[in-house]
Amino acid sequence: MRILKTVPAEDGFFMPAEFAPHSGCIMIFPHRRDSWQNGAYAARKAFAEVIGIISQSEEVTVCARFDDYDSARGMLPERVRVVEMESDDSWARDVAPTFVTNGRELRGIDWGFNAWGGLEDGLYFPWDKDNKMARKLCDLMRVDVYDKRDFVLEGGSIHSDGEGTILTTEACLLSRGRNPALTKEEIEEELKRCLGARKVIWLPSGIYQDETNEHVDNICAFTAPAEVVLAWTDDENDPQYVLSKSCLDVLEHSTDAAGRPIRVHKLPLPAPVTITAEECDGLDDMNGEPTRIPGERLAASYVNFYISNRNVICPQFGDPRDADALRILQELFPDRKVEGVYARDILIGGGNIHCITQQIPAVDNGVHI
Ligand code: KQY
Repeated sequence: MRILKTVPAEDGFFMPAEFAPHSGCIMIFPHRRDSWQNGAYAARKAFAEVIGIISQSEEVTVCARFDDYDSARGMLPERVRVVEMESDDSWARDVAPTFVTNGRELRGIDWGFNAWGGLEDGLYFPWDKDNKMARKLCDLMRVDVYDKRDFVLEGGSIHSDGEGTILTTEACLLSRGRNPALTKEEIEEELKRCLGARKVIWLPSGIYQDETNEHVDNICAFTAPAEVVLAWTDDENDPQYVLSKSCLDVLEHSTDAAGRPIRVHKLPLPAPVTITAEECDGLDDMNGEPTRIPGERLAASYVNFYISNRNVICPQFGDPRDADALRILQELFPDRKVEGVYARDILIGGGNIHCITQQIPAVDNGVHI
């Protein structure tokens, strides 16, 4: 594996859209007891359900710590590969490589990872095992890796349409815990150079209470070139309303890199999801402090879905709007079967189905992970 210091865009590489074909998907077996209640048992079952669906149409690789390898191997289908790899937590979207391609060759980008804000407002310390995963995964896959550890970024904070347009949020990428020495213009330039893009659409905000500083993948996602879903509420008294409305205003006045207006499909939000006292009791403290408090609102959103080769896997919350979300997505993805997975036990960790996955784009060089 070569560690590259060159610029992906100058090498002819770009980030494909998630709806383009995949050769595989990377995930991490959950283990962190202050993120996932009751020793992560319920989270493991929910992850396994997601893995079961994705692995029907993609090669899934699951990273498990030494102590968890046997549990992972025992819970997951034989067709899924389990590899031993240390991690601090289980958000493959944010710690696995972002993959770029020139159509024939795949390469990974190894961004700096600092647990969503480092010592400023990060969510745990240390994070060095997570920060090393992207490079290790590229080594495992025999793909060259771009060394971008000088630039802090998580995969959940970007979406690509594969045709030159990137979606991101100001709340996250301009947060003080990531790249405080860079201006917005410099960050935008870095995104274009690394992801082979020509245009960055900056949404102001994400989902209320999203502890990643409001990753884009919880509020807005491409469903096709120039088409997005946006997490939406009509309740003007909900603090989410102004956040979603600010994004809608930007999207309605934006064109993509090809000059097309963006078509926005509103995806309703579930009623506010709050964590119970019993769930909090099942979480370990972090440095003597609870990581969640009973009644705390969690950043629930149906937009946090994963697009696999044959399915769209969408979080479900036991809310009457669950079925509406599935119906809307099915209309937008007529060539895939939309599947719901009850995801409250993933959400308790702070993210959802998109956050626990990282797709590997297909390239036609015959190399598989
Ligand atoms: O949403 C994500 N991409 C990650 C969430 C991390 C939460 C850590 N408690």
